[in-house]
Amino acid sequence: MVVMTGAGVSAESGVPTFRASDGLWEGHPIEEVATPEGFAADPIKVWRFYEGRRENLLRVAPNPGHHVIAAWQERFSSLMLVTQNVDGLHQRAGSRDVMELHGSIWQIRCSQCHRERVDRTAPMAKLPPICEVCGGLERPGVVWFGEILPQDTLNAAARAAVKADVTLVAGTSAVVYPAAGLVELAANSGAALIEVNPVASALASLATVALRGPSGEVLPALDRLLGFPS
Ligand code: BJW
Ligand code: ZN
Repeated sequence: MVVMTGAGVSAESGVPTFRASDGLWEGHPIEEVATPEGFAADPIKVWRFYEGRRENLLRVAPNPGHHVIAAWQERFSSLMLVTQNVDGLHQRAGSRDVMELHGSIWQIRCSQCHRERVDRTAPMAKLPPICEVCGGLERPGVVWFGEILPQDTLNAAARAAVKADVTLVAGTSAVVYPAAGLVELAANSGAALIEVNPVASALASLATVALRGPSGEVLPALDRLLGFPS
């Protein structure tokens, strides 16, 4: 079983999704604050976007959807969790070996010497953060538009998608590639596809079953229907 998640699974925790309403952040299109070009043009603006999200994430908690996915991983040893989310909420709910296709907002990387460090504090003392080793500009350790995904993670997720009997896709609009391509890969490789989303995603036509509702309610309901003893 593969579980593939997007921003919608964190919505009920109080984390805004990307393409809700106008898809803007303080009037800026997401592309302006989630591209290498946007960062090169105005690193402080981009860092303010990430700092706001990091601060919010320190205030919120995983929701019942995250907890059910973590519990299923204990029951099904072969369950692979692939996420587009950078928020770390799956890990906070207890999920292990989470394949983070788009990196992590808690990871910081030097754009010059590529040194990586984990930083779970927000707000930072000074923006933009500067690398202690080489004096280069540090950036969020996430994957922006036009950037390559971590190849080991993507390859492992693709292998899991090909092997899966069941792929449950929750809380993603499925418009961003190559992540959305993993859903197509699973379906084309014969997996039954379960979509959990209040509305139809771009790949809803591939779904064997569509469960229309918020994942924080649908996943616990599904868990109850499966009838596992607690
Ligand atoms: C609920 C809910 C509730 C609400 N319960 N559900 C092939 C075709 C076309 C384009 C491309 C292609 N291959 C590559 C591209 C270009 C590009 C791309 O895909 N563009 C498309 C938008 C057209 N992809 C890339 O650039 C990727 N890199 C790449 O391909 O490299 C190779 C290459 C390079 C150059 C040229 C060509 C190839 C990189 C993509 C990186 C995406 N990065 C972001 C930001 C990450 C950092 C950060 O968080 O700041 O990742 S963008 C943003 O979108 C973020 C998300 O992970 C990602 C997906 O969004 P997600 O999770 O689906 O969120 P939403 O908001 O879209 O949807 C939320 C859903 O939840 C909705 O459906 C709601 O209904 C639902 N929902 N409440 C359940 N309670
Ligand atoms: Zn450096």
